[in-house]
Amino acid sequence: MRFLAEVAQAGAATGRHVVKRIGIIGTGIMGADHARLLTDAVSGACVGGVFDPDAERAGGVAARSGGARVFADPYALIGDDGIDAVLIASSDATHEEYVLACVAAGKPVLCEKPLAPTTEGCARILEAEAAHGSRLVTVGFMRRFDPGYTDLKAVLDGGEVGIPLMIHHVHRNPAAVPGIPGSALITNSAVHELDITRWLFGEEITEVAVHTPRPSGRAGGTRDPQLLILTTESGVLADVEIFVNARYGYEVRCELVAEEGTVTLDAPPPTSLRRGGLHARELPADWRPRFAEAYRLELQDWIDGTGRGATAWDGFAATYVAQACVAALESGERHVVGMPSIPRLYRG
Ligand code: ISE
Repeated sequence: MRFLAEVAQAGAATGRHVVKRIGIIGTGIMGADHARLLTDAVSGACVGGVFDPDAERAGGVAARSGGARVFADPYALIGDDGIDAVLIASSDATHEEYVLACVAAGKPVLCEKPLAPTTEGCARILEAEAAHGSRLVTVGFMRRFDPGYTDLKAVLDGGEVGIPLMIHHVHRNPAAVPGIPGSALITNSAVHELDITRWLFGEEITEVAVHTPRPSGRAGGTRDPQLLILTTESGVLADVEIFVNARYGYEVRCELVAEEGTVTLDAPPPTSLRRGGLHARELPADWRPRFAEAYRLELQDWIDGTGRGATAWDGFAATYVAQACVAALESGERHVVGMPSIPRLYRG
């Protein structure tokens, strides 16, 4: 995110407070949430323009974002001189074309996950960035900014619990669209654990297997839940329970097991209720309240140009491992991932 950092430096040099004008493509649930954060909770940015195929929806978000411009064409938004950087929150299948247009225009872009639904699409983005010569793309793997996960990583990196051996992940949603393909549990939900496992241990996932119990009767025929077993380069074993029709609420937690101890990431909030013989904590209905702070910190980092977010390579790698998991789900066999080597632009 050199470009955004340069805009900030130029502002500092002239003593002006530079506000970056962000163009948002896609104003559905996530796009509207990002617009709200950019307007109310992040400093140094404003929503400069929005595009959505549903013009009324775009207009509503623009009005709530201090009167941002509504574009009728996403490419006009990307190319507009009044837009400094672009946030993509449109449907997954459109990510690639918009990210490529941003890179061609030389504009920083934050793209919601997945970077692209196929490894071929992600590879085209890597090639475009390589041809551009510097990184412009950030992928919205917001858990990297969640205080729970950053604390866990700090404990691990600080050596307090010694060498990591295993990690148990639990990821539950209350309900999914009935009958979605079993692969969607991996590409849409467990892809977060694929990314966080690579990020936590700083190494690639080398082998994957996917096991399924009898499906939940509430899943409309989808193979739900699923248990992913991942092996990393150094031999850490990660298991991921992904259950998207868990009914009771949204929950993400994990436990890291290491040679000298364990670290548990439990479900916030810390406030709990004791009443009538019960000890209870309220669970969120979906990921937005659970990861509200992570989304805010991710956006602030992107605006500041600090560059802690996931790169296009991370987006490619997550999709690459997800596709190996889908192959393992379909074949019922263990798959070797065979990750290509990391391009020069993303080393170090
Ligand atoms: C959703 O698309 C997300 O990205 C959430 O973070 C994840 O927890 C959920 O399972 C997905 O459906």
